Amino acid sequence: SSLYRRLFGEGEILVATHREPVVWVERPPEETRKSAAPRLRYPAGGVSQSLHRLLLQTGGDWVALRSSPGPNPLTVSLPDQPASYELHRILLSDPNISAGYQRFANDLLWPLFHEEPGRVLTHPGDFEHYQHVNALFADRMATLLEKRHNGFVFIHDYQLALVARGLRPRLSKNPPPLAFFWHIPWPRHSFLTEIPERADIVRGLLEHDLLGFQTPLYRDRFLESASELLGDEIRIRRQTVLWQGRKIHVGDYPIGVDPDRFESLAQGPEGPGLARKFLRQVGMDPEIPFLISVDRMDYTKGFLKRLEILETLFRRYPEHVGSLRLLQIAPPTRTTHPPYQSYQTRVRQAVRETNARWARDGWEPIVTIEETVEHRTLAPLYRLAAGALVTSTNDGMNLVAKEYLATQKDAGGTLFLSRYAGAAHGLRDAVLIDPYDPEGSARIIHTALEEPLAIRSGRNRILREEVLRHNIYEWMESILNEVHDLKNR
Ligand code: ADQ
Repeated sequence: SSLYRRLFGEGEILVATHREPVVWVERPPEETRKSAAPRLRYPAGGVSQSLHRLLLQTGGDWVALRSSPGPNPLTVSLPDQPASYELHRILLSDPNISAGYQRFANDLLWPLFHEEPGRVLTHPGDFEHYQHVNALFADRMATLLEKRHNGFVFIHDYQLALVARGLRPRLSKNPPPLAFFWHIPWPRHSFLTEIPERADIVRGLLEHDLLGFQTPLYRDRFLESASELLGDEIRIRRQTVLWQGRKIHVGDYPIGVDPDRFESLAQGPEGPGLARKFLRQVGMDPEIPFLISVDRMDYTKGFLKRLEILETLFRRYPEHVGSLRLLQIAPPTRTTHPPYQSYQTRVRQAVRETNARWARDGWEPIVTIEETVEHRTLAPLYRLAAGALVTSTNDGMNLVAKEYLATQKDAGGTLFLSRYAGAAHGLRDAVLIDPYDPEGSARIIHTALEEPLAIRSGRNRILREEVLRHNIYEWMESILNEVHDLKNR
């Protein structure tokens, strides 16, 4: 926050995300009088937690879709924090608009940007609803910007790609810089041909002053798409796009985690006890080695590939049968979308089959917990695990990989990281697996599990340097610095 103040003076931050950073918990009045428990809950999720903490230092405004009851705007403050911010909540009262917007984002953009055209579902009129919701964000933000001087506007992700298009024409003469971060991959250009509105999306993104991607690969693919789609409309000079008399900086900013927090949760006085208690509650013996996977039950996370790898491991290296288990912490996600419903049903079925095939004397290879688990329990679980298995078939970054490494100080747990996760770009020394190659992946996992502790912990020392360096604060700082430089160029 001191960096922010130095760069932007008194101007406050205006953030826009699809999801609210906090959830309001409704309680009956008699209970409210008796209980001092906080009314705000914080959903798990690294990035919005970090922005939330920044705004509690600097103050500011946040616009998001309303998903829980409570006041609007909602003042978000914590007793030990210097500032508070206002959460402005957009209510979508028309269920058709809401459904169309969600479908365009999650049944069209999400699968195509993850190069999964087979999962696409389209529906006439969805794009109009998507535009409409983005315009509602723009209206609310334009009104806020008229009232106060915001120093910096920061919009997030594929659900809000067109907000700046509505916002730009309504900005004052000396507007605050508009920054945007694209959290998911930018695919090979050919996948965009399935989106009729692809040029609108690219133009919408070029309404910002800074556009951030997770890796140089996604950044370069974006520039290629822009050049393919907009042709003579734009000029590209290295990382700068010239369009309509403006310069847009297009950069890569690998997102990170708060490693100190994960490390201290993993090793703090409460941590190990919480993890052991959790394991016993789910019927696992804390002394028996296990691998851990933590992700929303989304097809891009490669659940079925993961099961194939595990089956291959048991077949090729039977010494793991009866000893090594997989703990999957996998809360269902987007459960009203048909592609997710059928995928989640298939995953549950496949887990049942694998368990039935390999079960021995009360031992089953896979334990699935379909819930979110608080970080204070999750961090020590990571530390206790013999390895973390990340099998994404495509993933913007994958924060779980970095969270896992953050907990492995002087420890020898192995990160098995899909080469298709953005995280593999920075974590070059990780044990990389290819989820499309179960044989190769099983061999790599078996070999790494057998390695001496000195090798495993030596590797973790190197990997942790990257996680510590490119942490969430450094991510925020490099974006703030870049925006500040742009303003003063
Ligand atoms: P996600 O697809 O949600 O994020 P990821 O980066 O792994 O994926 O982040 C998930 C976050 O949720 C982590 O902080 C994790 O701890 C938490 N989480 C997941 N399951 C949980 C559970 N069961 N209990 C508790 N916490 C859980 C999108 C992109 C990613 C990109 C991020 C950030 O798809 O590629 O890394 O945004 O930019």
